[in-house]
Amino acid sequence: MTTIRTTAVPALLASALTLGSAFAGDIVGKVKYAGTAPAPAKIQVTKDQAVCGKAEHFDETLLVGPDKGVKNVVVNISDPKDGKKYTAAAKPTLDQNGCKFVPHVDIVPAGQEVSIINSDGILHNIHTFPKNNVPFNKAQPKFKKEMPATFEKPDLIQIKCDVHSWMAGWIVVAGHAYYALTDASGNFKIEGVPAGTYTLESWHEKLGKQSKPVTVPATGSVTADLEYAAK
Ligand SMILES: [Cu+2]
Repeated sequence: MTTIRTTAVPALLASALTLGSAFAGDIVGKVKYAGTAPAPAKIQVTKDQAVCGKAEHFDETLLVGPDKGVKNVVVNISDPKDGKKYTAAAKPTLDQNGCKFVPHVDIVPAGQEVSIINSDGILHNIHTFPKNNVPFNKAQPKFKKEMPATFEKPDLIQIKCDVHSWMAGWIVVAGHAYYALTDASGNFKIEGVPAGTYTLESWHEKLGKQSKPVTVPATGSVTADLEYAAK
């Protein structure tokens, strides 16, 4: 009797855990802008023309597609039920390329090293404006191709370059796996969320924050569209 119990209980637990991981769905949706957004303004390149002036620069703080989809909106759940970590890239990077931060909004996992790359071969300067992490302000000379940085706590960090006044971007430090960034059409997909009810949050640098409840099914997907009022 005792023997049966001690072997049967772990076996049951193991099968419950295996089944549990199968009960997960995706959150898909589109973030729209309710109105007509102005065309992104052209930015005047005032320095290092040979590198920075190769391509035209436009204001990236509000990018709305032809069908009103908003690019670069961060969508995440606020209350995950497991401890899974964000893993979009094997090695998270932030590039300074053409005197722009690429990508303009970069989701990186908390506590994992991010490689800050200087593809331009000119002096840049990474200046961070965090709320929860330690701020830094570091020059990255032309010979320094890569510079490591780790952001320990979930955060929304504006980044600037003190050398090129127009350079600005965001590092979004994800404390868990369930984050996504909208594409140029405003679409997003958060994959493999354990079934259940959550608060879905969105953040955009110019349009701000929104939230709404979402119930994730045990299989398939739930559609959760969001809309921002015109600004
Ligand atoms: Cu720069």
